[in-house]
Amino acid sequence: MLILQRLSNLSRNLNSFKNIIQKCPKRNESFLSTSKSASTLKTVLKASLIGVSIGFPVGVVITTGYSWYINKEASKTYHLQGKVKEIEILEEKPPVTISRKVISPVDTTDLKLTLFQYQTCPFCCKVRVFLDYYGISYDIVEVDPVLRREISWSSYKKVPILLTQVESGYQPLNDSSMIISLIASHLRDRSQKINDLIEYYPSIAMHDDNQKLKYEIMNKYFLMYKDASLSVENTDNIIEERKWRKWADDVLVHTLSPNVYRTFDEAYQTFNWFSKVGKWEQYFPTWERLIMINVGATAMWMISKRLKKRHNLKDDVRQSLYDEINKWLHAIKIRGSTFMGGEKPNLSDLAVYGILKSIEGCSAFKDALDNTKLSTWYDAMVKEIETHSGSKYLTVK
Ligand SMILES: N[C@@H](CCC(=O)N[C@@H](CS)C(=O)NCC(=O)O)C(=O)O
Repeated sequence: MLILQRLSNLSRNLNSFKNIIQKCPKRNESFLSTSKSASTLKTVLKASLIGVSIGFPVGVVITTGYSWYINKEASKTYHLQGKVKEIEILEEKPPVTISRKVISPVDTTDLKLTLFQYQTCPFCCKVRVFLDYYGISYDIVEVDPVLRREISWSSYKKVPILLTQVESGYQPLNDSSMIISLIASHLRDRSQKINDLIEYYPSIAMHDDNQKLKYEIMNKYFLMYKDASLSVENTDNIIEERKWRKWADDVLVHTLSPNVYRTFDEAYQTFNWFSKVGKWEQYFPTWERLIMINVGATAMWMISKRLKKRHNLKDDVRQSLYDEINKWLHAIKIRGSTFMGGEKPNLSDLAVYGILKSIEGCSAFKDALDNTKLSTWYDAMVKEIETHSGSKYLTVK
């Protein structure tokens, strides 16, 4: 990579040299007319040509070697392509300490849930917002983001993981969008049991653009309606809801890191806020908390520059955040209702709210409130979640 970059710098230098000659003919005529300058120019050109003739083949060899290595590594896992991951189920609950319990007075479900999470992870916030809106009780296990001991029992190494108690043991659900779609399908029709529904969300092995093997969860934005027949209007709303849920995961969420870790100071403030709202002081020893804050802030500040490039954010990353928020608000305005879901939030409202809630204590969020018209929709959402207003729409059993 470095060599390729150097090569491209060299060719850029040669080009600007060429531009000087082409754009300033008069100045270059006199420059070329002195023999000393002419010989200097010759030496520079010669050196450049030697550089290019050595650098280019070396670059080609390295690039070819690298892609050969990547393909060789990928070939070891190609036979796994299309393989469906076995659904893991635990006979016993893993021996973990519950950090806190969220008890909802309006819970009519029999769900026994434990959420393994980071308090300020946007995907975890999405799941909490969903459960809170429907007034479902759950236990929380706060995971140490550096050592992740609390999820050592799981082969899936990300959070959120929602552990659900089922007849035959404990069923872990991985991935925020799959968790929400699966539980929402169950809430619509409680005869659809969690361990039956999970069959509709298989994880399938595939290689990404970099030939890396990863498991993709199928249908994660789809609810299972079983035999229910849906009107055209309902189907349109479902498609729209799915589109915005996907946008929240694929686009909106990627504007967060470059914003909250924009400068080292901002990254440090952000991690201190994570520590405060995640109650790290209470759950982790001081040395671990200090590592989490200092290592986390430094690493994320550096990584955020790469993320900004990877997700094509503007130089002023705040503007990219405002642009996406405005896109969302504009779509609601066109619908002519308080929420994307109409007069009550749908799953896309809950997803977008959850994602933005994860940066509530950061200056990026305050800037977004000051520079967009976010607050009307956001405040309405706060009220809906605080009052568990989704519980009204749940059929009992
Ligand atoms: N697609 C997943 C993404 C989950 C994810 O990336 N979680 C991050 C935390 S925000 C994580 O656990 N990363 C691995 C790590 O921290 O080691 C979801 O929606 O749940």
